Amino acid sequence: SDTNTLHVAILPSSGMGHLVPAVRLAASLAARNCRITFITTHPTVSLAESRLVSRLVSFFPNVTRQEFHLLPLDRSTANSNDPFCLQFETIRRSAHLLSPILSSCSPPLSALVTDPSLVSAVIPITEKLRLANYNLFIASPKMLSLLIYFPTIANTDLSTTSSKTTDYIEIPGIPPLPKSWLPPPLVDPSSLFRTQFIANGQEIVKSDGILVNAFDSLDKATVAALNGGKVMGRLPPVITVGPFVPLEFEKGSPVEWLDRQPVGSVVYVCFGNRTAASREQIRELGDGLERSGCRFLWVVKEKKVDREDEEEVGEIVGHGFLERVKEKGLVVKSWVEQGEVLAHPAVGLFLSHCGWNSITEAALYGVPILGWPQGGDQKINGEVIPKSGLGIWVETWGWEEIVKGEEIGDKIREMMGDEKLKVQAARIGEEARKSVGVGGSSYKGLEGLVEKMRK
Ligand code: BUP
Repeated sequence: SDTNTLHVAILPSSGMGHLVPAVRLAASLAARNCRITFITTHPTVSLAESRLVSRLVSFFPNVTRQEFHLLPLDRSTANSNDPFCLQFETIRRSAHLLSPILSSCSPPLSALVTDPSLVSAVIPITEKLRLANYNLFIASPKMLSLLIYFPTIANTDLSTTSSKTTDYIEIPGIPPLPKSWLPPPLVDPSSLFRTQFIANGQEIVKSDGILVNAFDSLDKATVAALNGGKVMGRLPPVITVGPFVPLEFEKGSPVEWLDRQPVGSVVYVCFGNRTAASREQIRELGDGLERSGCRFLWVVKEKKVDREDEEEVGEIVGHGFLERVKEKGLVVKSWVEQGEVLAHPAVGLFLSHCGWNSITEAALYGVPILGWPQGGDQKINGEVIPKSGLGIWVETWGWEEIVKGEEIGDKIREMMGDEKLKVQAARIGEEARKSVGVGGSSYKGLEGLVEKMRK
């Protein structure tokens, strides 16, 4: 049939880490002449989310936004303090309201692409409508193995002990994973995140395909284990389509300050859109940047949700600090277009919380990473950094105990001077661009997906 009639609905979950890849997938499909219905909840948790969706739909005439009105959530039945996780639950509990939206789409839908945090709530709906269901997995291939295998081990002892042999979990087909890397809520039997994770892990295997924002340099072995039936038999195909490329319409006002800095001289510091640091750790980080003697661009966040971050930058990092570093550093509180920053030749190192999108964006532009994972899936994602050669992760750095400025400064200076690392990262960037370029593995993955959806 005609490519124009291929109509796909995309339902992302909340938070930029979920929305950004969904938007980039929508753009890739729209550029292949598919029609896209982009289902978004109202209201979104953060301002950044609503801005991005508006840009997507105004850029592509074949992408339409469909508002999904959610039922109010009874907080007494949802054990979580995380606004994004609570929003996952709100969407999940409203999922039955999707049926009329999906069945009234015209021309009729060929598939729904949804998010791993919503899959178990959405599968019964798409099954009933006999609609193909694809999952856009938003984290690393390792994290996908964990999601799929977790229901099997959920009731075993997941706590870390002093005895070395029991400190790992064994997932067939992949090397043992330290229990200390598990997202902390997975170890808490009463957490909402854990309940959702188990249900999603059980159901994701029923989807028609799982898309991963990865490519060969970012954990080819795990993708092979998944597709080879080693992690679990009879899985849907795992299709690598990454790294997603930041799009023209995501661009905001460029950080002009970067244009005035020498090539490779700037450390870019950003811990993602939902990681808040304590004031004390922020001050130590500032001290570290100053001690490193390097130039830096630092996105500071003190609150999880952007709407609540009201304090002045100077109040957060210290007015004296800002004055001392004004020749060398730029500290911002507002959103910067990270894709543009990482693509800028002035940037030589990325100090990152290891959100999966951030890792893949650094890989795309060949920027070395100094990883500082906090919680969630960040340690399991971060594993690819040393493994691929993209950078390092100082395993002793946590977020409960304050890491001192001196240590941070030393590490930054060491990495900024590491020529071998720069070469390795640049090579990964080349491979990334080859994967998404015409004829590359991820390019073919997307072409194959469109073919499959059309059948
Ligand atoms: Br903050 C920030 N500009 O200023 P991750 C983030 N981003 O473009 P997550 C900006 O948001 P968790 C900013 O490029 C990436 O695409 C960034 O996704 C973009 O981490 C996205 O890296 C952030 O997966 O945290 O979702 O913020 O790991 O806790 O889910």
